[in-house]
Amino acid sequence: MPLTAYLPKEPTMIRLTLDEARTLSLSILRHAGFSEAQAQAVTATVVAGERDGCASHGLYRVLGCVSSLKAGKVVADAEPEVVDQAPSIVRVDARGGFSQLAFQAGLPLLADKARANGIAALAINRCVHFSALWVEIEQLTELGLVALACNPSHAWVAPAGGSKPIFGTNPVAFGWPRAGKHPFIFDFATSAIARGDIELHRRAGKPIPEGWGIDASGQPSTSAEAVMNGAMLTFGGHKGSALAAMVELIAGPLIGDLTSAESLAYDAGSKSSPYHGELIIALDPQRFLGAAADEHLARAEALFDGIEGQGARLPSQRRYDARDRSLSEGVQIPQALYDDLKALLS
Ligand code: NDP
Ligand code: PYC
Repeated sequence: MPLTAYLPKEPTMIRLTLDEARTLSLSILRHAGFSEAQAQAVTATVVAGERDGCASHGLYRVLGCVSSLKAGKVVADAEPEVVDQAPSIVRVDARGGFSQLAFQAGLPLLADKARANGIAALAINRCVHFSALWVEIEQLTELGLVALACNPSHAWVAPAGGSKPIFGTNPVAFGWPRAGKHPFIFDFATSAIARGDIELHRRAGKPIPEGWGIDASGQPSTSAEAVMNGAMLTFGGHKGSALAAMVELIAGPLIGDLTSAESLAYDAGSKSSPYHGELIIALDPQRFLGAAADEHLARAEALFDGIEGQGARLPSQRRYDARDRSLSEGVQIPQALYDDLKALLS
């Protein structure tokens, strides 16, 4: 038998225009019983994920929306409630719906407060959360604001030096607006990789790289399935571990919401999307700097030039390139995923 016979096959791909991707997601979410507002808010983020080459937070997430609804872990027609908590704090109660609609509801007041005070925070509570954070960060940079966001998830990740999951994959995202250019944005899980990527490897029958996780007996593993049943690892050892703990604290107890361990306990084995809170902080350079804003923002450009000038790339550049391609060519998803999605319409 040739060696290649043992290698996982490349999946057959199917091409969709962005409109087709949007229609597919919307029709599945409506058919499942989600309100128009929830369906539209989720569709905007999963189509953006697919468009920007972030398949781990793209159309495949629609499967999780429907299974979370069937498990009774998301409120299909939740209407977020915006609360003016303090001069610099907005709170949005998602009332058990998805984080995307809650973010949309809180964004205008967050921006107003950031402009008035220089800094403001949005605490989203009681939301079902599965989205990539750059989608939200971009909406803040478009308003000329600097932004930071983070949230816990389910306890899937072991602390550095340990072997039992306690942290979520706990993403941290940051954005810096740039006049006439794409914003500087990074957005990463504090685990070595997002869990969605491990799930996509499992679906494709592919091994995962070493360093992403350990099996249930604590041994390093390249099996996606074994790592999903064992523990994921943090990026950067103790450094990622400390950042993951920080996210648990500031987007958990500080905002009166669940930690990743509590979210997983609430899930009770249903394998639904995590249920917890999110913290978003917005800063207004104009308020910090007044008349000197342009001068200092120009100095920031020198930093970016210094990075790119030596051949390094800025985070999100791959994403922006993928966006340009998708806008003209559409996106490609595995046929198996397309079939699983279409099956939700019957
Ligand atoms: P990646 O490791 O794929 O990427 C992390 C960041 O690093 C991106 O901004 C990426 O930009 C940038 N980057 C990658 N390679 C380079 C490079 N060579 N030079 C400069 N920058 C680089 O992301 P993760 O797997 O950690 O996370 C993926 C997504 O998962 C995130 O959007 C995150 O929000 C989401 N997530 C959501 C969770 C939730 O609870 N809702 C939980 C965990 C993750 P680029 O994209 O351009 O490559
Ligand atoms: O990919 O780790 C992940 C994730 C968790 C919740 C949403 N995405």
